[in-house]
Amino acid sequence: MQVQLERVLEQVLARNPGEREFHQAVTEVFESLGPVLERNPQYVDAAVLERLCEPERQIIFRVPWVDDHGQVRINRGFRVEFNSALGPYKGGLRFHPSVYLGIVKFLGFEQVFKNSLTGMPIGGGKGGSDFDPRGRSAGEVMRFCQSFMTELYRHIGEYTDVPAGDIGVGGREIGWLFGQYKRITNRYESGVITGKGVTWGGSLVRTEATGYGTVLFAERMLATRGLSFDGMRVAVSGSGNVAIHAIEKAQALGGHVVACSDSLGYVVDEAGIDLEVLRQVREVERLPVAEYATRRGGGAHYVPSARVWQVDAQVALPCATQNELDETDAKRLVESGLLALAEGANMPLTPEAVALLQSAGVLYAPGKAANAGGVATSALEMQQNASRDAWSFEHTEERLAGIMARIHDNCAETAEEYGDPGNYVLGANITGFTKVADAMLALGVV
Ligand code: NDP
Ligand code: 2IT
Repeated sequence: MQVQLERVLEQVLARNPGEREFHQAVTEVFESLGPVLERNPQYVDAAVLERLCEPERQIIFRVPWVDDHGQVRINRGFRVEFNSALGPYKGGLRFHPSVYLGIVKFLGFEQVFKNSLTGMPIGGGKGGSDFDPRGRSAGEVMRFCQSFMTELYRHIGEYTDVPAGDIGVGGREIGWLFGQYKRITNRYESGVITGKGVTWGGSLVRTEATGYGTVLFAERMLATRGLSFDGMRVAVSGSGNVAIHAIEKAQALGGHVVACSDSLGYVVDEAGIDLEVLRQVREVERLPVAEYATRRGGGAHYVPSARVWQVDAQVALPCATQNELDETDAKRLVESGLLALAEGANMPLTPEAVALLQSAGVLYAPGKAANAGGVATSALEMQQNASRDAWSFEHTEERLAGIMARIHDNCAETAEEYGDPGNYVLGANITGFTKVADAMLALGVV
């Protein structure tokens, strides 16, 4: 079976040259699948692996817009509709200058397994643009969103493909994207996009869901060793949507969060991160995280051009971007007493860093399991839109907590069933894969 996997992997790498992150994501999943194929030769006969790695549809388009000085600008837009065996394509949009097809495909591929793990009826997709929102006025970002949707609108729909946010796309951008969709189509189709404002079709808890869910997953994982967040020293990377809500939930559970970061550097605050100040700086004023240290005065300090993993921590929550924690960082964290790491971001660890944590016996939760609370709550938003209902915060958070607990337990049980207890990578990949593969078999060669 190993030979089969290697043959398909070789094909995938050759057919998608230069897409480094996509190669990384596929390789990581394939490394878990040997024993599943042994038990289920029907997957091999039906070429499930080959089909899974070939997106159902890939859309690349020009996004022209005019900046505040009247200059015409051109960006590239993407939507990769990866797999719809379990439901409409579902996944976020990322606006960041590093975005190219390989990033969108890695994210779309991960999304297929993540969405399967949620237990909700959603397929996988991802999109975005190499547009850089940094330093752009609100007017420029709005015109960009409108131009982006002017092409994207013809590809999406409640039953077809349902985008949401990701890096660089938050509630503000979802509003402008949905506004343009509504204007072009003349339809108030709430279910076409998620992450909407709560007064116009959004769901309570969606904003918080990814960060909260990551911490809830970590909490359950810690509990398998009789541990909890209470009194734990926590380091978080990033200071965007996922990071801020991970900090909030970790603190609510008694964790002592001492550090967070952005792409320019990190801040350490031994008294514990003051969320009110962090939110004011990052969400309201949209300033770099360095400003947090300035406002906190003597208590906090800022370290420019360095990774937050220099800070000692018992629990690490990477919530920024892919490959932001490498083998050297992992080694240092283990030496500093790391007990657990849960990925709020997508693929934030290099493969070498993952291997190091696993061999050191650190509890490790891969993003496709740990950060699935965001997209799961998007599916709850779709449910509310379909029934023209709006649930309370408490009810929705309870649903999220139930989903995270189930994902954790399913991954843990599968890992045990396959003879490697505590290996959440194996558990997540096999559980996510099996459900999609079975649906693909049932739907025939399509
Ligand atoms: P935001 O745009 O809100 O925040 C991103 C944060 O990460 C910022 O602090 C940003 O710093 C930092 N960052 C971005 N790119 C880099 C980089 N190349 N190097 C270092 N730091 C970087 O995004 P989200 O919080 O929504 O997303 C964070 C991660 O979580 C991503 O991996 C995303 O795919 C993942 N995720 C998001 C979900 C969601 O619901 N939003 C759901 C599941 C996963 P700066 O401002 O300086 O760029
Ligand atoms: O990576 C992710 O799961 C997201 N950015 C959220 C996707 C969604 O559709 O809510």
